[in-house]
Amino acid sequence: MNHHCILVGAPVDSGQSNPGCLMGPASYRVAGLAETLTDLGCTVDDRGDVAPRAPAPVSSRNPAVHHLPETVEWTKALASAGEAAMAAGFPIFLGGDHSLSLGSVAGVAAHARQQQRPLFVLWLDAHSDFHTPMTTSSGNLHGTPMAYIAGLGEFEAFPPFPDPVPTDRICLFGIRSVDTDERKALHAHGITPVDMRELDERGFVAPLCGFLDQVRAANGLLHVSLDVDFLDPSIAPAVGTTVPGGATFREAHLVMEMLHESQLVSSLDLVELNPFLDERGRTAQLMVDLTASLMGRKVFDRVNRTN
Ligand code: HAR
Ligand code: MN
Ligand code: MN
Ligand code: MN
Repeated sequence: MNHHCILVGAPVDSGQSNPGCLMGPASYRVAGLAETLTDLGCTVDDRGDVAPRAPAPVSSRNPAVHHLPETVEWTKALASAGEAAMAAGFPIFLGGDHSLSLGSVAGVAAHARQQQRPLFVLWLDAHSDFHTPMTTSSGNLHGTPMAYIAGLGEFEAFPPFPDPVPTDRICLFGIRSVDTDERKALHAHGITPVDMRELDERGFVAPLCGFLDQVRAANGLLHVSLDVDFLDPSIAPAVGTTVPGGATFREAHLVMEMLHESQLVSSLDLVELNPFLDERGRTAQLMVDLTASLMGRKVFDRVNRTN
């Protein structure tokens, strides 16, 4: 795992309708993300916030879709920032709503193609985000990045995704809110999310280990996209789309600790934090602490139990 962290601020607010996500990068900085990483022995390069170009006048064939031009420009700007950051170290994308992953993962995928390494994606989320701009009824483009990354469906004004990620290299984890059209599309493309029901039955360790074994066997790169609503709303209130029944404090840290021990993760998104909805910064602080667990903060050293 590369311990040179590149912070890429992505104050994207165009992928949903609840204003506030644009304050996310500032909130992570105030919560001390860079200092926390430095204390862990990482080096940190905070590249500030990405600035997208002025949007071109494009419109969607689906009248529900809103802020398409802005989201397209964010996608392009974050794809180039992401590709450059991958070449320099371990990118951490500070969101911003989840539509930022249209761009961050595009940049990561371009780098993976260049390196001739297969890219795997771990999507820690209440939602599957598997709509396309044609199927979304909310029109919120933060509900679409997973389909874009998989190269599925029609994405109108968006640049074609570089080297789409095959569905067997995608793990949707913690899922508990899926729309009818998403369910149909997931089924049609052979994706079975690791939903909360499965995690209730099997626990978090076995399903995660199974996926990490696949990444290791393929010598893959692993992008992790952490949506605040993966977490239970009782510990992470600062998100516009709370869904009950999410990961607990310890379950979430366990995931991050196992990811650290695997040494497989090569890039990270922190998405959907809406600081306007937070309680004394506790959600921002938890996201920083989870990042610390991913980068190796632990109480005791122990033998590697994940491989
Ligand atoms: N599926 C719903 C929609 O498309 C809700 C999507 C919510 N997505 C996020 N990110 N909050 O996971 O509108
Ligand atoms: Mn999401
Ligand atoms: Mn979500
Ligand atoms: Mn480490």
